[in-house]
Amino acid sequence: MIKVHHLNNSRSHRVLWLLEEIGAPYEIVHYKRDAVTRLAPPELKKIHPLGKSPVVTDGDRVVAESGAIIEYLTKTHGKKTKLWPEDFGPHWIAHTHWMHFAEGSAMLPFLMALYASLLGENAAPLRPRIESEIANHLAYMEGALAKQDYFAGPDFTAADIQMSFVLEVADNSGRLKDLPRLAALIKRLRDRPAYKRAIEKGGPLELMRR
Ligand SMILES: N[C@@H](CCC(=O)N[C@@H](CS)C(=O)NCC(=O)O)C(=O)O
Repeated sequence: MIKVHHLNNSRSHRVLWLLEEIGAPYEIVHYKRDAVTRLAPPELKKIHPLGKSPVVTDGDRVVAESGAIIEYLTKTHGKKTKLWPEDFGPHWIAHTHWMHFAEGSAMLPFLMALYASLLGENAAPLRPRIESEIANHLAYMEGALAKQDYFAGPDFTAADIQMSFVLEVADNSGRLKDLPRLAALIKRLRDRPAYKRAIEKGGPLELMRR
């Protein structure tokens, strides 16, 4: 049985959503962030040494890191879906790119913005660079949707699920106001029944402003 080690208000929502899209049976093990530090509880380290969420266990297998989890689950339990474009097919490279771009590039300046906000005025010299990096990434993402409805092409894929957390964080900080294609995409994604079921089961996605 697939077990999703789910931290409230976190990237783990993507994994619940993916499993709802696939229709695979799974169990949720809930973990709650510390009210002050917002860190995960120490019990998560018993599942994976990083102590972060999402983590998925499937029998003896332990899979950490959202992109790896999404690839693992789609390839093992979601073969009947069209969520993963075929290797070497027309949407393969774009799909691979966005699967990696989400955590490898797009989230970095958002994390820096979060840490800068904790530092207050001491982080003032860093802010212009952080904001220009966020704007650069978001403009690139907006441009990618000029001729297609989804990141990897005309169809909804696992890359949209992986990229959704970037959109959630950007929207939560009011940064999608002048980016109509990204704003329309996050609305379409949130309207998907599987997205809504993941929220019902995992709880609302209430993120920190950054
Ligand atoms: N790049 C990792 C990031 C994992 C991560 O940082 N998860 C956050 C939740 S969104 C977490 O567990 N934070 C709690 C903590 O660091 O203690 C992934 O995509 O899985």
